[in-house]
Amino acid sequence: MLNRLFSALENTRSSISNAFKGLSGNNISDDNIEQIEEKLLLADIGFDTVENIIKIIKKFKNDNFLNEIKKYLLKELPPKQKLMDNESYPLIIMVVGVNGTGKTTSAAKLAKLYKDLGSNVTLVAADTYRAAAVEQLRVWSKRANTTLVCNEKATEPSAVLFDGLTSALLNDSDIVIVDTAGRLHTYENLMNELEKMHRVSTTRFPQFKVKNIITIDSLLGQNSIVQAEQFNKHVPLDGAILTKLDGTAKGGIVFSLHKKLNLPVQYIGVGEELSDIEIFDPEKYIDGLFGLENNK
Ligand SMILES: Nc1nc2c(ncn2[C@@H]2O[C@H](COP(=O)(O)OP(=O)(O)O)[C@@H](O)[C@H]2O)c(=O)[nH]1
Ligand SMILES: [Mg+2]
Repeated sequence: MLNRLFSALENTRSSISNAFKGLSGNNISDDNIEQIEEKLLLADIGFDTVENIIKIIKKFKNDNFLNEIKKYLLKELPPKQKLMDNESYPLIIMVVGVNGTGKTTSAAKLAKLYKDLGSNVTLVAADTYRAAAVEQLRVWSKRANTTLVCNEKATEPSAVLFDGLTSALLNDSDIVIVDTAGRLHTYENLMNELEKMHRVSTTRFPQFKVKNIITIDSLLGQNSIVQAEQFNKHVPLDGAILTKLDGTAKGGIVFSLHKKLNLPVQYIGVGEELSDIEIFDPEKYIDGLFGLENNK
C-alpha cells in the first residue's frame, strides 16, 4: 500500500532533497551547508534541530550522514503511540484549536478511525457558534456510522458536552470525540469556556479519562507553537493532530512541538476526506522528510 504520509510530505521532501543534491564526500562547501540550512528552516524544522543536523553532516561527510541524521531525529521524537493499547477507557478526546485549523474535520476523522478499530464512538458537536459545523458533523457521523450528540438551539458548549457525556455513558461508549468552537487564543472568554468544558468533563464525569488534542495547521509553521503554548495555559494539552500535511512544503514543525512544548504529534491529516488521517509514525515521517529507503 502506498504510504500516504510519504506522499503528503512530497513538497517538503522535494525542497529538502534539492538542497542535499550534489553533496558528496569532501566536496561539501559552505554554500552547500548554507543552502541546506535554509531549506531545513523553511521546512519549519526548528533552529536547534537544524543546527544539530548541520553538525552531523559536517562530522559524517564521508559516511552515510543521512542515516546518522535519521538516528538523531528519531531520538528527538517520542515513539509511535499505540491506539487502544495504551489508552484507558472510556476516553474523551477534546479537539481544540484555532479557527480553520481542521477541528471539525479531524473530530470526524478520529471518530471513523476509532470506529474502524472496533470502538463504540460518540461524537459531540460542541461548536455552538457555527451551525455549519454541526451540519458537517452530522453528515460525517452518518458516514462513519457513529452516534452524534448535538443541539442546534444550545448556546453553551458546556451544556452540549454535558448532554453528550450523559448519553455516551448510557450507550456505553468507549470514546467520546468533542468538536469545539474555533478560538483565537486572545479571546479570553472563549478560552474560559474551554476551561469550563474541561472542568465539566473532569469533575462531573470522573469515569472518563480526558485527552486534549490540539489541531495544528501545517501551513502555519512556527506560529502554531505560540498558539499551542497559549492553549496549554488553559487546558493541559496531551497531543497534537498535524493537519493539512498534504500540499505543504513546511512539514517539519513536529520537532519544535515536541522540543519546546513536549507536545507529541499523535495523528496527521493528509486530506479532506474522512479516511485521510493516520497515526503519526516518527520513523516513516523522518524517512518521508529526507526521502530515505523503505518508506513506500
Ligand atoms: N487538505 C487538507 N485539508 C484539510 C485537512 N483538515 C482540514 N482540512 C480543511 O480545512 C478547512 C477547515 O477545516 P475545519 O475542520 O472546518 O476547521 P475548524 O474551523 O478548525 O473546525 C476545511 O476546508 C477542511 O476540509 C487536511 O488534513 N488536509
Ligand atoms: Mg469547526
